[in-house]
Amino acid sequence: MKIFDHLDKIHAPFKSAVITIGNFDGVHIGHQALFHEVIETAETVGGTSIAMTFEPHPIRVLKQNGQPPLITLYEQKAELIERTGIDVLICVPFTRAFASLSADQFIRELLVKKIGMKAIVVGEDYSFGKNREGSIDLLKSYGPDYGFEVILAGWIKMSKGFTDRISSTKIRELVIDGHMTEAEKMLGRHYQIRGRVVIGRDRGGKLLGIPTANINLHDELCPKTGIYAVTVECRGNQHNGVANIGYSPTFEDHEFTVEVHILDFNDNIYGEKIRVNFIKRLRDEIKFSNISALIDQIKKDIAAAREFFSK
Ligand code: RBF
Ligand code: MG
Repeated sequence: MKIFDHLDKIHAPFKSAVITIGNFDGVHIGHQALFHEVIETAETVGGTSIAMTFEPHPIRVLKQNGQPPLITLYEQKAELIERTGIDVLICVPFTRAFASLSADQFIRELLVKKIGMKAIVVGEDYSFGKNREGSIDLLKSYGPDYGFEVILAGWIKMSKGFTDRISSTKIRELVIDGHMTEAEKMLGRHYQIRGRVVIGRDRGGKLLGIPTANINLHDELCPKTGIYAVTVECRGNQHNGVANIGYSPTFEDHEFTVEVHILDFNDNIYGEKIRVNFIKRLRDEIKFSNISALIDQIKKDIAAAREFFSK
């Protein structure tokens, strides 16, 4: 996949460009359906399959205090889009100036002239441009004059078996509520966070005998506090583990941490980047009256995770 991270880097229109446009936070199965439609259409015309996205996420730029945590940060989003088989990713640096482009300028100058759009694949509720004034109907009205086709991707097919429509908003709610299995169905994979291992309180290993890798989160969406069965990707290997997200209420400091105990693992991984996939929520965090009760419970969590992964 070729990535253009600035519009100035596109020097000539693409060959029979088939495009889909969106924020694609999460690259969920609805987004994946759009990409597959784009790829199939491009294949039938011998053209280029293109995904256009924006960075930073437009709500970060447009809303004063709206900072919704993201399901996928840019690096992971690009990786997931690449995996679908899309030829080109155009990542438009999102600014207020870009947001103020009229729907007309956006279609004419950018999509048609610069990119060479011959077809656009849209979901059923697609809107775009300044004040979201661009609609599917508007696109359709431009199509004949500018020589492009508007292809409606079917959400209905994708939504089979789901009571809720698949959306990034819905997935954020599921993750915030700790419903990892439901989130997984809509994502088509486990919810993952990535981060660098930082120095924690040095309490897990020394005081409890259960070392944990503490990771720093930035903009990513954090699952509900609690204990989870997880897999951990580290140095190219995958391990099973148990994660704790929360305030360790048994202790006085009540500091928020995301930490993971990796099963059968003893390497020093401070400073390294790891990925944690959330498989199943095991329980809520509890305040224990003494440390040995906490240790007993964590040992049970580890046993529960082992049991879970052995199946
Ligand atoms: N701390 C608590 O205060 N209550 C808990 O229920 C709790 N459960 C945990 C479960 C697991 C699997 C792990 C790894 C940690 C848990 N902790 C809990 C956090 C523990 O207090 C923390 O790892 C140490 O204090 C080291 O920072
Ligand atoms: Mg630790």
